[in-house]
Amino acid sequence: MPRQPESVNTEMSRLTISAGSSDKEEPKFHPLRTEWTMWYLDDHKQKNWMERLHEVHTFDTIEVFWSLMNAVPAPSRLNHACDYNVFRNKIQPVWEEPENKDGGRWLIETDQRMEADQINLIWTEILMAMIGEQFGQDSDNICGIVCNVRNKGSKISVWTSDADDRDANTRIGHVLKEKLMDLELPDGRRPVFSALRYEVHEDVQQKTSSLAPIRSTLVIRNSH
Ligand code: MGP
Repeated sequence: MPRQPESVNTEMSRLTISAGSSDKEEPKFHPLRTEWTMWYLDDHKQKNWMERLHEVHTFDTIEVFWSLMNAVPAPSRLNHACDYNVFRNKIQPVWEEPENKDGGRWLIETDQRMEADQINLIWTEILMAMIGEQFGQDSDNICGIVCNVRNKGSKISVWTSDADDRDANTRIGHVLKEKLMDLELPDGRRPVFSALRYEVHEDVQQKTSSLAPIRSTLVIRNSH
């Protein structure tokens, strides 16, 4: 059952994250290559969009990442209209940010609405691939990952910095596809995705409705 709007928003505002061990032992932290910040978009739709965006926590070690993952509700527990974002090096998760303004996103498309366990698995696995820098030479082109929790069907996308860099975006798309193809739920089901579509942020901003067509530069279909 979805939570009441206030309960999830209040829970997000009261989070405390720590990854300490016992006093006697020095904790051994495994550093990430860069720092990452998690952001939360609340569902107060009457407010200005920017005012709905809250910085949750910045982490630069595996241990703090997992403490954060254990402290926050899974995407499927958020109210509709909320977002999670995890972005590199204090890049704000907005189109207007210099690192994002010429970029775009790889959007994971599905034929059917993703179920809770599918969205949670895809979110966690692609997030881990991103902070683990599994996109090789193109890792620095990746700004962050977004999960839009929506009544009409939730969305997960990976934002990249340069929509014109077709080679880098294509390579990133193929790594994403491989990661998605490998995923399996505990009961053996595989997360369904029909295609990955690269959308330019500039086009997304200009569309006038959800159904408005946008120019998409690259599409990778799931042939299985
Ligand atoms: P959305 O959350 O990306 O898509 O943008 P949603 O809710 O699935 O809706 P649809 O249009 O894809 O069907 C919804 C709205 O949030 C946008 O139209 C903007 O008004 C606002 N918004 C979203 N983003 C990512 C930004 C942003 O980066 N900057 C600003 N200023 N507004 C944004």
